[in-house]
Amino acid sequence: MNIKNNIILAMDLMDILEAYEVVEEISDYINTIKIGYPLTLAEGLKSIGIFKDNFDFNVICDYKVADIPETNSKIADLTFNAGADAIITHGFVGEDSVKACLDVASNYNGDVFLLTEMSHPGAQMFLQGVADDIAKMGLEMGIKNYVAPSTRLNRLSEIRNIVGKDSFIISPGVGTQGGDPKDTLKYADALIIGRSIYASNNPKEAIESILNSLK
Ligand code: O7M
Repeated sequence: MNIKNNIILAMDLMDILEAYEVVEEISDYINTIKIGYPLTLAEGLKSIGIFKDNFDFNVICDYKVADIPETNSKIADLTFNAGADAIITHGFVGEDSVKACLDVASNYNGDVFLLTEMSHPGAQMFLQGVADDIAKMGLEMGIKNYVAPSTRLNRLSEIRNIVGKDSFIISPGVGTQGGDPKDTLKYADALIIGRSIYASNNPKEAIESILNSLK
């Protein structure tokens, strides 16, 4: 995926008009948005089309799909059918569940991002212990796109080592959760940034300052 300025806006506002206003302010700087349950449950799958039709953005749906294969297929089908370019799936549910998402994605020419380790402190309780195996599974399955945390650079770097330089890693946790944009991009291909931009009093200045910090 071609991600302008290596920044993906995590749009977790729950009102589509508010979300639209923020995106309009910064649309010169980005071409990719990630929406998840907050906006989709509040406003519906039509949110995808709104960002595609009005901004021609790449839309990554962060539904952290984590069910049995049959249910994953249904979720992925609804998501791609609504216009998404990519879906994010959990890896801990195993190969068959992840493959279900890959199979549906290929029908739509869409992408799947495999979530390895998460960025929050609680991820160290259970997920961290299996994150390397999840990344290895992804590699064996031929997956090219991964999500790994900017809040623990040692872990991000380890996951990069596993998936290799040809894989594409997007990394959340930058800004509000403590991750540093420039350091993160030593290992990741793009940053996922939410509150530091959309919750700022001036989203345009916020993204400009992040971009300056990358120079
Ligand atoms: O910049 P923030 O903290 O406001 O937002 C970060 C976004 O990334 C938000 O949408 C989270 O749900 C998401 N996220 C994480 O913060 N940590 C993770 O480990 C994984 C994700 C994510 O995007 O998963 C795919």
